[in-house]
Amino acid sequence: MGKKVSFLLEKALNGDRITEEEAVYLYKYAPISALGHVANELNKRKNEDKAYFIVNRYLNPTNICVYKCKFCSFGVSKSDEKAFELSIDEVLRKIEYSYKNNITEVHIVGGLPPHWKREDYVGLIRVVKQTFPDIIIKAYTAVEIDHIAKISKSTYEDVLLELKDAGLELLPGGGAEIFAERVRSVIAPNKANADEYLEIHETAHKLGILTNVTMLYGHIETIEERIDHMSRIRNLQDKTRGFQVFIPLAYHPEGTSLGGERTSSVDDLKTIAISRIFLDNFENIKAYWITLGEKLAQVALNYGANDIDGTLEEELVVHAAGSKESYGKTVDKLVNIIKGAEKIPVQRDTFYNIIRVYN
Ligand code: V47
Ligand code: SF4
Repeated sequence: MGKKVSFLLEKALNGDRITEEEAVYLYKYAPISALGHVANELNKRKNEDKAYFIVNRYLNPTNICVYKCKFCSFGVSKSDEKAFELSIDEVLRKIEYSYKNNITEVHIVGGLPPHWKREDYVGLIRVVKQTFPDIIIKAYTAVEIDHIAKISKSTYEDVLLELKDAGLELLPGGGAEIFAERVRSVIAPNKANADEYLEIHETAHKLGILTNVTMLYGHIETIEERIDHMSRIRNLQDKTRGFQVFIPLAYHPEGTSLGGERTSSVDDLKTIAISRIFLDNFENIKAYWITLGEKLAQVALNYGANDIDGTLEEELVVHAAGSKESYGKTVDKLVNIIKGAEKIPVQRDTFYNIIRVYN
C-alpha cells in the first residue's frame, strides 16, 4: 500500500475529515480490503455491530412519466402498452395486503403522468393516511415535489406543507442521480436539476421533514463526479443535519436508452466504503439489496453499510432495468442475511427507532 494511501486512511481513522481530492485518491488507489477495514471500523464507532432492516412495502402508483431519463426503463408514455395507473382502490388493496404482514412504512414513488394534478398527488397521501393511520408514509422524491410545484405554480415550501398536512412524513432519496451538470444534462436533462433537488431537501429539513439521499452510479460519471455529488450532500448535511441515510444505487442498464454495463462488485463495495469514510456527518449508509443483490448487500455490511432497507413486497423501478432479485423478502430472510454478515439484526422504523433486536 502506498504511503499516501496509508496516510489518508490513518487520517480517516483518526476522525479527521478527508477532502474531495483525498477521497478521489483513495477511490483510485486504495486496495479494497484496506478501504473496507477502515469503513467497517468507522461504521462500528457509530452503530456497533447493529445492522438495520425495516418491514415495509414499496408502492409505485403509476409508471406513466413525462420525463424521459435515459437510465430509466420504468417510466413510459401514456400510450405505451406497459403503461399502468392504479386506482385508489387498488392502492389501498395492496397496502391492506401488506398491513397483514405488519408493515410499519409504505414507500410511495412513481412516474409523473401528464394528466395528474397537484390534488392527485396530495389526495393519494391523504387517503392512505386516513385508511392506515399507524403506517408511516415515506413518499415522493424531490423530482415529484419540483414537478408538483411547477404544475401548480407554487413554492416548494407550500407543496411540502400541504403534503405534510396530508400525512407525508419523510422524503425518499430518489431523483438525485449525479448532480454534475455534464452528466445530468445527458442522463436526466428534463427534471429537477441539482440545485433544485438540494433546495427541496433543505426546505424539507427546515420544515421538520427528514429526508434520505441517493446517488445513481456506474453509468457515464467519473470518480471525481461521484465525489462532487457526495460533497454537495455533505455540505448540506453540515448545514441542516436533516439527511437520515445515504444510499448509493448501482446502475442497471437493461432496457434503458443509455445502455452500458452493470457495475463490478468491487466498484459497489468501494463505493459503499468510500461513502462511509467521506460522509462523516451521516449516521447511516444503506446497502439496498434490490440493486446490489442479497449476497453483495450482505458483504457490504462489512464495508461500511449498516442498513439493507426492507421487505418491500414489490419493486418495479430497478426490476424494469434488469434486477433479478425475487420480489419481497420475509423478515426471516432479512434477519438471516444480517446474521450471515456477523452483525446483529435490528428491525427499525422509518426514523431508525429500534423496534426489535434479534440477538
Ligand atoms: O431515483 C432508476 C433509480 C431511484 C434505475 O430513500 C435506477 O430509502 C438503477 O431512490 N438502475 C428510485 N437504479 C429508488 C430510490 C430508493 C430506493 C430505496 C430506498 C430509498 C430511500 C430510495 O431508482 C431513482 C433512480 O435513481 N433508478 N432507474 C436503473 N436503471
Ligand atoms: Fe420518470 Fe423517474 Fe424514470 Fe425519470 S427516473 S423517467 S422521472 S420515473
